Amino acid sequence: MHTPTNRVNSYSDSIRMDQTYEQIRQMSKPAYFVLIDPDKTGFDASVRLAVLAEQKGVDGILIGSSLLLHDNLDRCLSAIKKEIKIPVIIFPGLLNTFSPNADAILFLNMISSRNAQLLIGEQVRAAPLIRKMGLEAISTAYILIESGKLTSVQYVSNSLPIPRDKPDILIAHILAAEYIGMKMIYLEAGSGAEETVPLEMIKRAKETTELPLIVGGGIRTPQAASMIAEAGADIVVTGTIMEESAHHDQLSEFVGAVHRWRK
Ligand code: 1GP
Repeated sequence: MHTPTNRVNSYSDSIRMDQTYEQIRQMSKPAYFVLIDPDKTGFDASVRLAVLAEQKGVDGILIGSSLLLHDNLDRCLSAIKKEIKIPVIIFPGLLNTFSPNADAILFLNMISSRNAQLLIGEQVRAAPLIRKMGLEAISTAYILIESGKLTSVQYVSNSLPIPRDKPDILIAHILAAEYIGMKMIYLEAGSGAEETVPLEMIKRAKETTELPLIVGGGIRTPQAASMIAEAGADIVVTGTIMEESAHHDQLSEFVGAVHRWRK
């Protein structure tokens, strides 16, 4: 016989509701997250980078890639989770990456796209798997911004980015995301982008919403990270720059450049 209690238990026992999202909301801002792509960085180096990042004051780790490989992901996540306490969140290029070993997954909705597969198809495919794993899903409006040459994320998603001189179009997307009920906004210039998200767009985005604002793509120097934090990003993300271990000694500088805008 179905009772309300049975129905609740069948789901709630295994789901970590909003725990990581609340942690992000309450984190001192601006924060600095490092994106690790285990396919590119390799297993051992990915774990080493995550540990070093925490030691140097990085606030969170994103893990994933815009390609479709992820052979190392499960193993890598469980090794990283054993070593560090800061949140470790899956950043799935196209909702194709899952593991119960992460703290949460960014449940991305590429709202700048008009490709139905990215607006609802991928989410419908991914949702039951995420539920089965008991993974916390953080609904995130993922917005591509034009950044110079074609980026992998634009190519793979077959989606046009928002023109960089059209902040009003961005604002309309952010408002729509908020009214739909999404929980975070991610402004993405694309991995290895020639240019970062324009500062003016970040300022306008920050004036528009109180949702956590994540900004990434093409950030290669502490100075660039600092300007993005000053403009209003709540979370600044770098990926490519830390793929080279030669740049790891800059981790503290990136942390300092972002944290200096904390009130
Ligand atoms: C995360 O895709 C970015 O939003 C990472 O970009 O690799 O250029 O730092 P980079």
